[in-house]
Amino acid sequence: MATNRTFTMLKPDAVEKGHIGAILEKISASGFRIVAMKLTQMTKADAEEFYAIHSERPFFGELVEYMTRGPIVAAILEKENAVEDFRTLIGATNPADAAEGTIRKLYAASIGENAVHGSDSDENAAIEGAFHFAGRDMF
Ligand code: RTP
Ligand code: MG
Repeated sequence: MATNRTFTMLKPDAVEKGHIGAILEKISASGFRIVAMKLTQMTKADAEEFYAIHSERPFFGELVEYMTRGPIVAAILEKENAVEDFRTLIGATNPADAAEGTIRKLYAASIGENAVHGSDSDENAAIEGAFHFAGRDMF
């Protein structure tokens, strides 16, 4: 299986609750290598662009409000089968449906505030990583 990259954000709720260390420990223990990482805060324009695919959904306004209300940890991660394996590690969008032991089961409060993002394809991982990081900040 090829080594590839995914993009993640530890969302404002995870940062507010002090879960950065625990989540990064789980990511690291699951075999992901950190390629790039920073604490940052998205502007309204950033969040509207990042989640543009959801712009017609009824929750879009809440999503933008949530994702901009405080700092996030943005990171690019590398591993064999990174995109799919990271989606497995984070669990279902709704923590009520997430498998035991997944990051969302452990740390997410609701479908709207679900602690962590994971890219859904190799193509989107590359787009999302480049949205947050310049080439010189990837290692
Ligand atoms: P993400 O993109 O953040 O990794 O999450 P996902 O693929 O599991 O879910 P997606 O369908 O892409 O939704 C993006 C984010 O929008 C919020 N959401 N709220 N209130 C709702 O019904 C609802 N549905 C989705 C969540 O923060 C979700 O992660
Ligand atoms: Mg998604």
